[in-house]
Formats: sequence, C-alpha cells, structure tokens
Amino acid sequence: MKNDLRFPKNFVWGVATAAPQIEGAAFEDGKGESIWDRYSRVPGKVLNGDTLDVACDHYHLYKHDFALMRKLGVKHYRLSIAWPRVYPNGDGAVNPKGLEFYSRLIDAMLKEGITPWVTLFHWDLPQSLEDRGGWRSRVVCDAFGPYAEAVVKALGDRVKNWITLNEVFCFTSLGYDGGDKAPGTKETTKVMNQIYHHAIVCHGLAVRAVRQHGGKGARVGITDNPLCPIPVTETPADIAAARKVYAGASLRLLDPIHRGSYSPAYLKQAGADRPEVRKGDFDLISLPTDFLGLNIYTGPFVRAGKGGKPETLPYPPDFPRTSCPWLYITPQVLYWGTRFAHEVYGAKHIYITENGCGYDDEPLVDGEVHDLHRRDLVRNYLGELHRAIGDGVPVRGYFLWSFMDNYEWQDGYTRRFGIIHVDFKTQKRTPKLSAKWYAQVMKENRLV
Ligand code: PNW
Repeated sequence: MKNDLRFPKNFVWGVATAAPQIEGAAFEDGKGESIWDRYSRVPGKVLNGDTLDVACDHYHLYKHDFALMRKLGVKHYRLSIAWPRVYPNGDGAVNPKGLEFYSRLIDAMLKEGITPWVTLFHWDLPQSLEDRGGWRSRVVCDAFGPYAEAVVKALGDRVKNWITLNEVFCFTSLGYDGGDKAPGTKETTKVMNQIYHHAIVCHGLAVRAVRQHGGKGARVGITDNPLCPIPVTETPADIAAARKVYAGASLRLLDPIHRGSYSPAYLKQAGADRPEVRKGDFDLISLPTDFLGLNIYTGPFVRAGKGGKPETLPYPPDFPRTSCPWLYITPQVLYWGTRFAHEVYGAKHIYITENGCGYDDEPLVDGEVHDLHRRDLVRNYLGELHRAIGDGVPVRGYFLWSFMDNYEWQDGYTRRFGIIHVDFKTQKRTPKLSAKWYAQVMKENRLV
C-alpha cells in the first residue's frame, strides 16, 4: 500500500502498568503501607472508597497475565516496583520477600519472551517516609538511593531498561499542591520548589545506581509528563508560541536535568522561594541518560497573540473528551510533545511510556468489549506519532496505558484504561476489541 502507516524497523511496541494499580496484596509478605494505602482510606478521597488492597490481584495471577500478554504478541512490558514491598519503611531493613517476588516476576516475564522496562518509583511512597516529611524532606533522597541500588543489584542481571521516576508533576504538584492525589496536602511555593528539587535528585540517584550496578547494556531514563501545547495553526508564529509555553512549563524538571543547573528564568521566577541546593546535587541531576520517556495524553491549544505573546485558549465546553474530565482528545499532542522534546532538549531516543484513555462503562457484549472509542483514539494518536517520526523526531517506541483495567487512583475502579477488561469481582480478564486491534498493529508494525 502506498500510504501504509508503517513504523520504523525495531520500533518498540509495548503495554504499561504500575505496581500499586495492579498488584493488590497490599499487606502481604511484609509489604509496608504506602501513602496511597493510607490516602485511599480517608473518607471522600477516592471514588467509592476503593482501596488498592486487591486491585487486579496480579501479585498472585502474574503468570496468567504474562501468558495472556504473550498470546497478544506483547514483547515489551513497562511495570513498576513497589518501594514499600522492598523497604516496608522506606529505609532500614530490606524485605527479602519483596525482592524475591520481583525476581520471580521478571523470570516469569522472560519465560514468555517479554522484555521488562522497570520504573523504580510510580507514586507509592512508603508511608513511614511521609510521616518523616515525605518529599518535602531530604529524607526521601537518603532513602531512595539505597532502595534504587538494592533493586538494580537484585534484578540488573535480567533487567536492562530502567525508568527512574514516573510523572514528577503528578506525585508532587497533584499530591502536595492542593491536588487530588496522595498525600493530598497543600504546601507553599517554597516547599513545592524543594519537593521538585528532591525529586530530580532522586532521579540522579537512580541513574547513578543503574550506572554502578546495572551491568552491561543497562539503559536508564526518566518518564516525564510535560505540558505539551499544540499550535492552533501550524505556522511559524503559532509553533513558536507553543514551543515557548512548552519550555516555560518545564523549568523545574526537564530543564535542570538537561542543562545541569537551574536556568536564570527559573531562579528569577522563584526568587526567595528557590530551593536549597546541596553541593554535588547537579552532578547527580545532570548525569547523562540514555532515553527520555514521555507520558502524553492531552494538551492545550496555543496561538501567537498580540506581539507574538503566547495565548493558551480554553477548551470550549463541548470539546470531545474521554470519561476523564482532564483527558481532552487531542491526537496532535503526540506530534508536538515529541517534536518539542527533541527541539528544546535535544532528546535523541524518545519512548512514549504511556498513552491511552479511560472510559467508565465498557460492558461485555457476548464475551467482548466493543471499545471502538479506545481503538479510534489510539489509532488517531498513533497517526500523529507516525507523522513525527516521518519529520525526523527520534521516537523509538510506544507503550499503551494500560495492559488491563486497574486502580485509577482517586477514580478507583470506575475508570477503565485497559485493553484487557477486568471483572474485579471474579478477576476474569477479557481482551477488548482494542486489544485485538493493537495486537495486529504490533504484529504488522503499522497502523491497521
Ligand atoms: C498517568 N493529568 O497519570 C499515570 O502515570 C498512570 O498511573 C495513570 O493511571 C494514567 O496516567 C491515567 O491517568 C496521569 O491530570 C494522571 O493530566 C493525571 C494526569 C496525567 C496523567
């Protein structure tokens, strides 16, 4: 076919999940309490009071889940390690059973021919650390370094792809700045800047751990979810305006990681609220990485206003969205989000580590789920990713969020992001139509 939407040879196709959202077994085999275990029990915080206690029971069903992945032709799987399973209190004594579980998990995955992509932190901070200041305090960095080292040492012989942190914005701003994620507090600007600083120090500690203990062929990067503005019109003026908004929104994260210091623009903006930086912090923060992971779901529209000044337009009330109020359907975000990362930060190996959509009612119809909305959304987004690659943006892979319906944080089990349907009463898994479609995409390496 002439206009075949084929992807590059060796393009990495995968699916993604995170430990707290699928594992369950929240207090089994010595696992400690996480801030989400605590937060989910605060009345009114999570829809229906859903907890992470059982989730998809992946802790017990993982072999079954990997067999299902193999059946769909999944070759790459992004998962996360639960910090409180490895260190129940965040630091102190390691829990051997936690490490043993992940060792078994990796073996089972490899047996099915699936390559692991392991995220060291996907939001489930040990509650004990939160009780001692959490991300506000340097105590998190002191604990995260040894945790990252312990995990890389235990699994580094088999795991070669490491992701340091998942979506700093979500576990910092949405957790500590009046948002709807754990621990659900509201801090000052100064504290927020310090929290971001601790996060990027932890990123550096994880990079160092992989370099020191990851063995041959180990690769490491962060997964960020930067604000990804879309130019209203693809003209130089609107593109420049959108790029400006993009760079301005990344001053606390991608910018210092890539430039090795805080920019004058950031320091001016922060003023007296600038974070305390210790000697050597930026040596860690700016350690070279091998790839950049991006979670991209949605983005605002920007145009050049008066004098070229960027203007972010509000979405009109009827702009199409998924069941998640924040997830406006904007396929072009995959084009601009990857292109700006390449242009602004020189990212040379980009992976979309998450993209997908959440819907509420996805009933089984004769043993199937006809999630044509998901199939349509993912196909349109992938078309824009294909366009980016065609324009020379170095995108190397794509992980669909999520392999299966799971615990969608404050939305509990109501919101379904999976391409596999999960009946949370029986734990039965049913591939949705989108799973069958995506299996074909992975197999043929093109949009079908
Ligand atoms: C990501 N926003 O979260 C997370 O990495 C996943 O754990 C999560 O299940 C998935 O996306 C779906 O929500 C996000 O408000 C949460 O823009 C919120 C936002 C973006 C990503």
